[in-house]
Amino acid sequence: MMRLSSDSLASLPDDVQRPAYDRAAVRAGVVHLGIGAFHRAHQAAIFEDALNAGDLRWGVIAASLRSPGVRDQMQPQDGLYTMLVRDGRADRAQVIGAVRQVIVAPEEPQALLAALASPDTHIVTLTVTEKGYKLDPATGALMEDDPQVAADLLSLHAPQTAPGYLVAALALRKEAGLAPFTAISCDNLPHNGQRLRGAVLALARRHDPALAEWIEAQGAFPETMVDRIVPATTADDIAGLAERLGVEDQAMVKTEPFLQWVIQDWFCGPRPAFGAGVQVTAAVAPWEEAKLRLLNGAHSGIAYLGGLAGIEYVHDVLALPEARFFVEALWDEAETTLTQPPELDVAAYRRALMARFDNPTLRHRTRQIAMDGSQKLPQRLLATIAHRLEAGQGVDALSLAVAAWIRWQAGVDDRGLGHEVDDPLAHPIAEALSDAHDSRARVDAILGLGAIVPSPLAQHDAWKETLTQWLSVLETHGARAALARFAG
Ligand code: CS2
Repeated sequence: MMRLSSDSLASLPDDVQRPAYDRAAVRAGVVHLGIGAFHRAHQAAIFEDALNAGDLRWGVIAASLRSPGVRDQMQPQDGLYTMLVRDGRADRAQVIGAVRQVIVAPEEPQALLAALASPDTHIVTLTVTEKGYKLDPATGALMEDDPQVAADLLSLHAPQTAPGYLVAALALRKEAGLAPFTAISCDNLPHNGQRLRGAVLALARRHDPALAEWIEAQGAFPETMVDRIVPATTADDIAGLAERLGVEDQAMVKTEPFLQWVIQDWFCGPRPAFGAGVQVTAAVAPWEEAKLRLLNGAHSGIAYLGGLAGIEYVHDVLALPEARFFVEALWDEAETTLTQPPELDVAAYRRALMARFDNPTLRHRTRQIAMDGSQKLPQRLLATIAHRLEAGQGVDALSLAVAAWIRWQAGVDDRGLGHEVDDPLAHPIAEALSDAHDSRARVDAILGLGAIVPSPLAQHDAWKETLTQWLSVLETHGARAALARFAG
């Protein structure tokens, strides 16, 4: 079967939306670091809207910081890919043309630096996952012991990390007399802009204090909240789309209709006239808190409990009434900790979230969400728990989610089937657990790690007790039995 490409574009069925602009005339105003499925279904789709609206400055040069996989999928397709929007009933297909080039950073570091330093580039977006910022999850300090950070501290000739690329490129821009670019973190981290700025400044200071001052004075690192559920594409998805399009698309992404991007109003250069789904505002933190604690907090709880129960997809976990009660209980707890954005109706937001989780055609795997728990838990569950405990409030549902994460680290589910613990801290976690022979000792071992649970919380005796009890229920009776305690 033919591949999707500029040549095969004309042969697609009429109901498939495609670029409405002249791709050859597009300039790349955006460089993106970390071109996974999320970028393709979120920011790239938004820049595509700007291109479709006739502003041709907003093409994207995207980079993979590690593997060539995405480049090898997209290059034979001239950078084109389909975004399949599945609302649970019908699918809408749109071919996106915004991505002009994909660079594999380890293969072509100079090409990526040239793109970042180009006068055309005004915005740099990042989806490098929580761990890509190279900041200690508990303290927020640059992880100087990390081998890649250590390499970037020595030389930025061929950077190893995302902050390293930004610093090296900003140095080139300063030298060339150009303005900095606006650097927009699009990862699910609280104060993601501040964190990115902190990592960049810490590294820049070590190389050239004058550069750091220039970045501090002239750069822009807006905070953002990004939201769209984008499950990993499967071979079945690709085969299904090929049947519908008549061409094969190895780079397709599937997603839900919902899309939100809240960006702090802090740019140091041009930006597109953002359209549907994007809010530029002075205050992002309340949005980010609501999203991390309600959507992502529930997601992690569903992932570990559902994963332990051997349930593959989010919507199948929520087909269990007890799982819905659990999620509502977790939201009841989390809700009281929020600084609510004035425009947000939390009750309506919760209803909409549940409906998004219920979407049966997305097929979002619990295993996908379970990844990298050590990087996700602090902002999704632990901050919420600390806040409630300080106010003397209960944390039953939130703590069950944390206990399920601890149980997940054993690498075996309730049926006795093994799974890989996919986490940058998997090794130290496994080591800490290896000498712990009961639930209490396992809770102690995890809280004692320091890198994940921040220190006042890790010393909270009453909370330790709650966690231990939940872990013991999970270990003795399983996730379904633990969830059943929330039923009715
Ligand atoms: C999920 C998120 O994988 C995960 O950890 O919770 O990717 C979630 O789907 C997005 O943040 C939704 O915006």
